[in-house]
Amino acid sequence: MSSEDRAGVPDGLTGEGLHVGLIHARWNTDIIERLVAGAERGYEALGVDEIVRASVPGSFELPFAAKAMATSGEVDAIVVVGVVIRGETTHYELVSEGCASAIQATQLETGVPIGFGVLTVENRAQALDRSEEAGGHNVGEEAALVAVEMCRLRQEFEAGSDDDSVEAPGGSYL
Ligand code: RBF
Repeated sequence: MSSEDRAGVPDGLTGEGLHVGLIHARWNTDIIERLVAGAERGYEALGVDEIVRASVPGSFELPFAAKAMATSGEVDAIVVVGVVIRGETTHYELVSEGCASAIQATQLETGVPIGFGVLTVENRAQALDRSEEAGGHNVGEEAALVAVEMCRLRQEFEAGSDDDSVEAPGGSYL
């Protein structure tokens, strides 16, 4: 995937004043560390106020921890980080699909956006390619930017907005 295929960041996006969560699993620790560093980079680039941290054994536990953190009232947005490598686990589908669908359900139920920084890949080479240093491709970093963007989108709708970009055709519905 080229960088042109990725989402990019809206102009003026800021994390100022936000308390954000960062939860990581501990399987494939070396790659987890690279993704966590990426998520921190993303959050810090946007100037978030505080990062609340937690760790869990495996990616299957990420949704439980995310729900606990989301309902605590302590954070405005969360990033979850994990690594599931198909070639190294017989449980690939169970762990990756269980995690992804439960994370989606959790953000919809709680209203706290959750950036999905979980790598589900074929092998370690792909995992390394998606967890690069600053300036490269890093799924943890992307997830942090997404979490903050979705938090701001939610805040805009909650506040009601004059912004044309959230107006329905024919007029604002807020
Ligand atoms: N957790 C991960 O985060 N990544 C993995 O690749 C992974 N592979 C697993 C393979 C097997 C066979 C099992 C039993 C667990 C695996 N887990 C993995 C751990 C899983 O997310 C969870 O921590 C455990 O199943 C305990 O609930």
